[in-house]
Amino acid sequence: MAIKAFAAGAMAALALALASCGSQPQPDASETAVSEPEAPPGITLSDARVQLPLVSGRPGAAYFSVSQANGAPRKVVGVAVEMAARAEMHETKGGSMAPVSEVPIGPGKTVKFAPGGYHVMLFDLDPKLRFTKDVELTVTFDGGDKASTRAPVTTMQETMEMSH
Ligand SMILES: [Cu+2]
Repeated sequence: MAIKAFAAGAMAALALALASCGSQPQPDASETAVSEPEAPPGITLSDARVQLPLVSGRPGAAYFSVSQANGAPRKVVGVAVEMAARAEMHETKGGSMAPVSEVPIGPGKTVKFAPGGYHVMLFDLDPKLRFTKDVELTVTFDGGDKASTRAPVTTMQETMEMSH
């Protein structure tokens, strides 16, 4: 299905991005000058974070909020996270979860990917993720538009502290 094709495309793009990062020094690259890719008009990503699994080898998770200010209703059709080979959108419903291929948003709406609802499962994590401060999280919309943000990498323990 479309999701598979997207994932392959995203991985290829990620591989390219990593390759270019390693081979080309970027004079302007600094903590404050993170390149925020061309988000579609009116779309804002916020509160992104990646959660490491408690036990390594298990899937991780990614959470974020996406807001649409105006325009025709959009859909989130995919999420990719740097250092995760595969990311799936899931929805938790009645105690179990299932993959979803699209998540509708709309003008004036904010949709949260958070524990207990929509979330992103991350598979085949790069072991170095554990020692990484933040990674790029990229959201793909219907029509192919993408928006990216930095997602801090958190542990389960930090998450529990945050929820106080
Ligand atoms: Cu899940």
